[in-house]
Amino acid sequence: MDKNSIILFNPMPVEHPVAIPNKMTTSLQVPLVNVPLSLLALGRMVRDEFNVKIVNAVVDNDYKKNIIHDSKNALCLAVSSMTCYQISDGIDTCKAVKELYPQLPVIWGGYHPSTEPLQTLKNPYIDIVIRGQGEIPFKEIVKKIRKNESLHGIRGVSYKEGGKIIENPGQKFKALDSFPPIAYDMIDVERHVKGYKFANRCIDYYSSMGCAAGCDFCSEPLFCGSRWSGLPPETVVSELEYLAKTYDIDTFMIRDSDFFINVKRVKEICRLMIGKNMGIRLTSVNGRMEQLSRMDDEVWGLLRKAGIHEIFIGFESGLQEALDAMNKGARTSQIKMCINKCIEHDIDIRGSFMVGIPGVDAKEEVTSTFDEIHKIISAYGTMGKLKHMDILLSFFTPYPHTRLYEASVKNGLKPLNTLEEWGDFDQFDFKAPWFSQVYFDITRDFRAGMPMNSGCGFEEWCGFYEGIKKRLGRI
Ligand code: B12
Ligand code: SF4
Repeated sequence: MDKNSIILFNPMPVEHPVAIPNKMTTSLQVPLVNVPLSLLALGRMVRDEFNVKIVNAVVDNDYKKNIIHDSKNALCLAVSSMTCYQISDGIDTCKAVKELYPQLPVIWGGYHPSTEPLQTLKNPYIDIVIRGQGEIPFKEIVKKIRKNESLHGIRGVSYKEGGKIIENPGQKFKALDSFPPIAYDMIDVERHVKGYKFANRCIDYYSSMGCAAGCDFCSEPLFCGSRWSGLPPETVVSELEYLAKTYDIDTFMIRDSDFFINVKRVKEICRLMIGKNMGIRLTSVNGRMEQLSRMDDEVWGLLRKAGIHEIFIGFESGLQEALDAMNKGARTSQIKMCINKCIEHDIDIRGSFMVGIPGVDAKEEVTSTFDEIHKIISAYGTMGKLKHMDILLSFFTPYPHTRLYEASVKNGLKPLNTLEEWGDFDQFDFKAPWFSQVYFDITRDFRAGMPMNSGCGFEEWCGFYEGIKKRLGRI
């Protein structure tokens, strides 16, 4: 390491003890090993001029020791963080580094610092925060640091100077194709290759950034201002082709927030993939149910042919009132429409639901959501195709400055006033003060009993669900 070296760090997303040995997170279905796309997105901007070292806690043993060692002569340490345990792990690491090298500039970016920049900067081990897309501001910052110049005027940047916190104006959302391509050769790809359902060799990829919707529980609208930008179809397909050949990849886990927003683009990507007969699969491809339920059969027909084998939809709730309370802009009837389309076109479904929305009647919410999930399990179960569906069921979790965070505080959530408090906040199974223990417990039991978590067959599931319904009736 030398003064031209930049350390980019992705801390551990979970502390949960089961998650680590299983290499799974959240519902225990979601792989924890992921390509650190955020860091690759930054690294591509500076790799020509700087020596970039990427550290991903999930795959790098001794990551803390190595970061401390490499910090000795580095130009800066840059940390990416969502609102989760990454904050705590990030703080611990930065503290250890700053105790030895107090002059080393520490930069934070990602969803949490972007939505809570001031609280983040109040932490004594963090000097600079980038709000929103990192590419351009990060490049400008490291050049300024190298020349020992002020960060004054760099858009999207908040920083400490002379004992004060300074917030520069925000930046505009930039088109994704204005940046150089993501360079996977900055990491040891082999250590990020995972198995997933039908995949033997799967890695992560993203073709777009942002989301045009405005769900009130989600950080995305705050982060990207409801803007969206996608790479041109030719670029997407040629990048996938290159990665598949170079790293012998059979499946890509697509990390877009809203892949299907531009149907013309989706069609073109599919046509190009079909034309090239690439033999690769795309999984976990994220779409909004209101869009997918309206998408015509011509497009649905292309998806599977092109290799889209699994679609990921945030259904969120079986109760219309809950969907409205979260400003989802969707109808519960669209859940069935999407499921039918997926079944018809032989595309696996991964759907996520949550309960515990503030201001919504818990009994109605839980009952309707369980019913909706049961309908999905039944649709697949009666065909003997349970392996083609996956349901993630979680508890509503408040994120900084979202409308539902404010509603949560009104409903009894103790406000989170520091970065440390956000780091300690349980993202795994958040027990909201307004969501009573009986509904919390029954939701956990229901989730554990779902076929994808318990391994049970359809008939056994139906018996189990009858029991859950009786129990719900008694509450
Ligand atoms: C992959 C992913 C994961 C992976 C891990 C990713 C990782 N970093 O290790 C896994 C599956 C583990 C994961 C977990 C969770 N995730 Co997640 N995840 C994503 C996803 C789909 C893609 C992230 C990505 O790589 N994007 C591509 C890169 C290029 O974009 P980016 O990360 O935004 O990076 C850009 C900027 O943010 C910025 N930037 C990022 N880091 C840094 C660092 C520095 C120093 C700088 C300067 C800039 C910078 O610059 C980058 C380039 O512009 C996003 C949604 C999305 N489409 O982004 C959700 C998302 C980030 N996840 C989210 C959430 C909520 C979670 C969970 C907390 C959910 C939960 N309760 O279980 C969990 C974490 C804890 C747990 N229980 O597992 C939210 C974040 C909300 C928030 N306030 O933090 C998102 C936005 C989804 C959503 N819409 O709600 N996630
Ligand atoms: S559609 Fe998904 S990514 Fe977009 S705002 Fe809603 S929850 Fe967030």
